[in-house]
Amino acid sequence: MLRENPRTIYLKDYQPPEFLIDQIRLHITLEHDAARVLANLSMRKNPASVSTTTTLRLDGEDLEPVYIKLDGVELQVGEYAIDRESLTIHQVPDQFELETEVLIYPARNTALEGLYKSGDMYCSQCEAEGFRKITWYLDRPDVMSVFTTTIVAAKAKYPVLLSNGNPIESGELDDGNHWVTWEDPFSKPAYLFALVAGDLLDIRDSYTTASGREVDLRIYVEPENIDKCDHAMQSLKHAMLWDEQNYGREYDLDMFMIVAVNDFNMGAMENKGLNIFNSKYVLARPDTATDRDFQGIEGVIAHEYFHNWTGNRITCRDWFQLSLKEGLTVFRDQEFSADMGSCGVKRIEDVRMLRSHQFAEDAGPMAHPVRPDSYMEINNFYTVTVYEKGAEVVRMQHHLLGPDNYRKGTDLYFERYDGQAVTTDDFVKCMEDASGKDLGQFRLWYSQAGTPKLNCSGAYSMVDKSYTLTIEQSCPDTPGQTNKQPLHIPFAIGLLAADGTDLPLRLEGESAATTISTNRMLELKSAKQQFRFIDIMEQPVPSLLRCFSAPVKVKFDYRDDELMFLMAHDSDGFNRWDTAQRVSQGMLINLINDPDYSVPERYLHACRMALNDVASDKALLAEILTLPSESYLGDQMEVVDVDAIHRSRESLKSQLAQELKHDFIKIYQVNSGDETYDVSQLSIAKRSLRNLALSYLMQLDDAETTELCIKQYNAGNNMTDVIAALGLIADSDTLEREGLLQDFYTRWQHDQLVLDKWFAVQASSKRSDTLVKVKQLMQHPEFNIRNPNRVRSLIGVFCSANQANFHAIDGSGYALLSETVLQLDSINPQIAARMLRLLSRWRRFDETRQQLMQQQLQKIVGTDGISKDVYEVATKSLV
Ligand code: 7MF
Ligand code: ZN
Repeated sequence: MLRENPRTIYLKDYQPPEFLIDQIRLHITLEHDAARVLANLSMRKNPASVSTTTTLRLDGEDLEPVYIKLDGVELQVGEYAIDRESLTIHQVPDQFELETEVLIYPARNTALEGLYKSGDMYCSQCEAEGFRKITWYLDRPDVMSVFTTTIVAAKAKYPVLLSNGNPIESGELDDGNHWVTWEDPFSKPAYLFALVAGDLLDIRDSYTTASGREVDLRIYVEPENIDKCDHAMQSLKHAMLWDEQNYGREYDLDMFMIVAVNDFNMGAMENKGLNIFNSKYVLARPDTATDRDFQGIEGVIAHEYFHNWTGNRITCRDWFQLSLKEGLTVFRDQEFSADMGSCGVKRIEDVRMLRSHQFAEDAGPMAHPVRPDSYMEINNFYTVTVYEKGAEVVRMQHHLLGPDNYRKGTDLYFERYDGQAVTTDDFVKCMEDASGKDLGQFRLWYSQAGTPKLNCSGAYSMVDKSYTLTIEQSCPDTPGQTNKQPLHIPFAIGLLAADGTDLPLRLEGESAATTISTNRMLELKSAKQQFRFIDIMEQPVPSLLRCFSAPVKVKFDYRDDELMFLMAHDSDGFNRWDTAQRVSQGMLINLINDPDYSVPERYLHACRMALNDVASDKALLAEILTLPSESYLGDQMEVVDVDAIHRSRESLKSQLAQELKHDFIKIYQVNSGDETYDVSQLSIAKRSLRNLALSYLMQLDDAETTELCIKQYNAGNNMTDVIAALGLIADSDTLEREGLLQDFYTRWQHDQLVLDKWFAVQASSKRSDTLVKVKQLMQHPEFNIRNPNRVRSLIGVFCSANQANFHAIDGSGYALLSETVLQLDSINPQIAARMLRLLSRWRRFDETRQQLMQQQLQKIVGTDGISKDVYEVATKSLV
């Protein structure tokens, strides 16, 4: 039970701020265990507000007051009131200076929100509402102010003192302290404030913008990590250039700083001029980081950098508009990564993630629109729906407008709203104004939750040589929303001829003069629509939702031979992968129904052809041969059958391994032998294909392969190969298992990020003793419940990437999770609430598991003193 009743905040209640803050001068002294925060606010009534109030209410939490002065005069008891969340001053004039001093205790701040300590370093995290834990303020994104920040600290312990903007003055004091004053010329909301103090080293580089501004680039890390920053710096420079070339956006300060910290709740944060990163998304060396880690760093560095325009220069009016900056910035970072690497594979990865996480969220009790209409705790709304579906909604506008009009739209957006706090609707209006296209119906994508379903069917008429595609759209009810309206959906399609080529597509009524393409972007707008293609000389096979042009589910009754045909010939790489997933899924369902089912010869033949085709795209092939995850398969079933899914997936893997053994061995050999490591696209593709082959071969459980795997572990000159081998060994019953895990630990115990991998490979092991092992590892001296990365790598991985063990029928996995959530809640509510979401989908399971999961949720709701974060997730999950 909660300490107080949590309030629900509604979008419909939005009011402009009653007061504005033109300037804030902060003077922060880092003392022995406290930080003394002096804030000077230049405030005035907001002319845009209709309110006539003379009472000022400022946000503030966990602040120890020292004094409050209004226009230089200290306020007396009775002139103000302080409660758990705010400071109220009963009478203020139209314009005034407010000075407050408070003490805060960063070393005790385990929630990692506000100002806190990570090891010996001070750092901050203010999004969404962390600034109120530093000083009293109007902590809302539509209050923008110019920040000047002076930091004072012991020079010996904290030689580096950083904040937003440019350093304008510094000096030394006689007591061993030194100080630096930073000035950020851009007006910004408080959530973009940042402060760092520590004994850090940095690498420096520079970047000259298109208009000739020379920008000083710095990455600050703890001294032992200084040799792991190069990739992050390269990624930053690539991102800066890409944003100039693709969006016409240049950087606007003389300095851009990145700091890596070990204790961080999320991926990273876009604070103006001073991005703070989870060290996982900065530090990389070939022997410590995998290909995936390298790509993750490139993507996250770009994401945070891109926020400088989409988020900072133009920010959100209120937190309901979060997707304005996040959806758009994710779309931008996705396109950037696609351009840097393998564009087809990037799309597959993004869609795989959308389908497995966002579709699940959209179908569960926490479903909400891209622009939610209410929340209790805003931190719970940094969701895959706001981010990933939000990115798809921007991508669809790109599809509907085409690249040129989309660019006109973003140009207009930057011109019209620079320096302002705006809404998702303002963004769409720019797209409309720049293109002349009506996006009235399209706006429903922001307000309507749930994943639309498209029921498609096709009919060929030999007589009039036409093909008619019929599409019916529907969208399921979600909590608080019924009777959904039809959406405006960009639906890319092609029609394949029997020889595997794409047919030219002309719609009925189109003049013969229009140029006809083989790829059409149809626009769906009503519940049921028909498209009649003419001059189609043979019965075609349709390729639907090419490139995954909209975040929807498509149903079409393909025959098996049509699926095989599409898998082999579709010119759309994404759809070849998607069809392969459908085929695997079909085989897995057959295996669930009949354990003696064997893989059809024509499927094996297609695999052999692909594996032996030297010209094939290796990266795409690796994706195609990767079976859908157990959790994704569960999502496709009426009731998730945990054990049957696990059994049939393992059995399919074994069958494929047996049947294709020689092909996999060959693939393994052909793609080996690169002595020097690099992160080029081709090398990454080779490693992923080779490690996929190894994972199939290890399914055979023979001495030869085990030896091969151990050899790879020992010889690997890069973490990608080493951890792939170790993961397979951790899944096995090999005698060498314990020894190799111990070896890895001994070798890497000094490196926290590598140690996270050591915890993760054990937590994801498919062995049946994994839960016991995870419990033991929670007692390991290197396990630390206060470090979010460590919690995620052990408990997070076990509960989200190990379906069969987490959902053990005795409920032991659920009990482990709920105990962890409760323990974690008093330390770090944000992380506790994120972990708890893993229980929210209890309705999808069988009766027994439903009961067990519900029990744990009820236990949590009934516990005294739980946080608002956990309370919201638990109660909404139980509804
Ligand atoms: C790439 O969005 C994609 C998403 C908020 C914190 C980073 O820049 C951010 C911050 C959360 C969840 C995901 C991401 C971020 C946050 C993220 C990071 C990199 N404004 Br919460
Ligand atoms: Zn972001």
